[in-house]
Amino acid sequence: MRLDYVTIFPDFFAPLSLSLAGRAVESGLLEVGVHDLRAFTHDRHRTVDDTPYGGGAGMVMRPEPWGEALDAVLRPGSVLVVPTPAGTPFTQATARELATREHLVFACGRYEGIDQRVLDHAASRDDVEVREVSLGDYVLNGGEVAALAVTEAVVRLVPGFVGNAASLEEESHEAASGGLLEHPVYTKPATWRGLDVPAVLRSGDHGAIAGWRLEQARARTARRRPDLLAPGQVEEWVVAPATP
Ligand code: 6GU
Repeated sequence: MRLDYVTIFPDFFAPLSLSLAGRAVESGLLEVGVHDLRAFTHDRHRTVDDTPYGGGAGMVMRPEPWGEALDAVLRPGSVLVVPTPAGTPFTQATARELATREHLVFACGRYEGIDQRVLDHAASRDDVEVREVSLGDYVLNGGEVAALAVTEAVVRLVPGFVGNAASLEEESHEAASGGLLEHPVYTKPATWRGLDVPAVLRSGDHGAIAGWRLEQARARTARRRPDLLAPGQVEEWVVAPATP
């Protein structure tokens, strides 16, 4: 898999040479390119933004440098990933889809966003797919941190990237967990600062352990993420407070 990032802050992507992705680059599983958008400007001040047509606050990224940068970086079959709070929600399903692709290009915008014609033009190519994605209902200053988060979610799903394939399947948001949040986990010691590991986990009764974990996952999901459940399940699975 090859990953390219177009940004006015190339230094944001230094972490890619550390950690998980760093090892994948060394092993040849991943190729990474980081491209300074300003290298595709031609004026003395290397201008990348201007005031918005129609008025309003903030600045919009001009289309010309983006057009030249994407002409240089996109290939037949690329997915252009555009992190934006106005995108469709990025989910584990999105990550699984992107993990099957050979080439992802991240267009990291700053200010109020990128001139829409840049994305419309890329989408008009029949050999490129454009995905505007949002990480959630909050606003970041730019796409760089979001691109790193998307990268980590995707790259760890690429076969050969994570040692233990079973650990991938049992996580929160994966089908094997029934679309529930993961149950709480414990390790040694059995008692720490007066807090005991739940006895069932030390019972050796694998059926009881599986039942307890499912109940915990359901209760946690009902409380924290009722949006993931069918309406009736929320009432059923939220554990009622103990009555005195
Ligand atoms: Cl993907 N980008 C930006 N700039 N802000 C965000 C976001 C993405 N997701 C949530 N907020």
